[in-house]
Amino acid sequence: MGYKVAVVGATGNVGREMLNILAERQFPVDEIAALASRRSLGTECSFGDQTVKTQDLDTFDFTGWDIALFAIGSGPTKEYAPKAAAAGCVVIDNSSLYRYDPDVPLIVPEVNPGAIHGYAKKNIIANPNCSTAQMVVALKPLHDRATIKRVVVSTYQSVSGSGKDAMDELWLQTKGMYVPGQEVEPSVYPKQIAFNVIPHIDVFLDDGSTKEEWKMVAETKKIIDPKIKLTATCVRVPVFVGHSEAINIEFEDFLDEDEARDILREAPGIMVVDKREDGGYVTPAECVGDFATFISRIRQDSTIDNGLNIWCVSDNLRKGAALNAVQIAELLGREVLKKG
Ligand code: 11C
Repeated sequence: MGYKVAVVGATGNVGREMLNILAERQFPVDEIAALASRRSLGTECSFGDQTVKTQDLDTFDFTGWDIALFAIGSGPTKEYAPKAAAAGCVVIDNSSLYRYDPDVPLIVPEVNPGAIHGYAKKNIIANPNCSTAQMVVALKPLHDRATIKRVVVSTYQSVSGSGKDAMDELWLQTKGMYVPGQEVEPSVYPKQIAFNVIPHIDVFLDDGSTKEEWKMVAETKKIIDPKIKLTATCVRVPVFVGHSEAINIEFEDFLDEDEARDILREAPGIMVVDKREDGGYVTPAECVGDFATFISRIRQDSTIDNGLNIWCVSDNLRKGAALNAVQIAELLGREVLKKG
């Protein structure tokens, strides 16, 4: 016997990946529902070999459904997630709405699987922001060995993190640079994204940081350890899929780069590609469609006592969103629901 699973926001970038990954990982699904807003009704979605017609989220009854993977914005999530949870369906939510709620666990299965049991307070589990998810997979095993004091991270985030319209904007703006009369003005982003980089993701906060940067701080503390100090600069780059991060870590204890490489090689969810030669590292173009978080450029930072630099790349629609949500569903099935 398997599960009745609903994917909410099934026609979006992340929703489509959720359906793909449920099928790829052979999650024990008895029945699948692809839910969308009224304007996407009738759209067909792929689920393995099957084609699934979208159903109206507004009128869908979650009673009798086991798990709902939500991939819609915080606004509609606020309306529909409590309905699903009240109907007895466990919500795994990809929006930021519940991430900082003390009664909702925020889970990356390789990092804090034990938090799963906290789901019962609200029947809701939160999925972290994409830039946090891949980073904490790398930080946790290093923290366990040498205790992280402080992290300085700079991100290079792909446009798929902003949705399909942003991917279109990059594509059309790039083409428009070569075709007179077809120039495309910025609309999703405040500045040109083609052949450019934009040091601004999500809204600005009073202290001059952005919400994306704040999320990386708050989520790392909740998932790994509130004592970790972290400062982030989040940057949008003209890449379609795959977020990259340059991460500088300061530890309490000395950690040799070779030992760090061995620890990361053994760590769940990580693939180390770290040859000190031309091309001996991973770039976002190579990580698309993969489940792993790739780590390269592991090296000592000799400007401080116990410092290490790493380069971290992952498919933001997968580990950063849909894959992590499906992994949470697998964990929930294994540890709590025990049906599959
Ligand atoms: C981006 N990280 O790349 C964002 C997308 O809080 O789930 C995901 C935002 C979130 O723009």
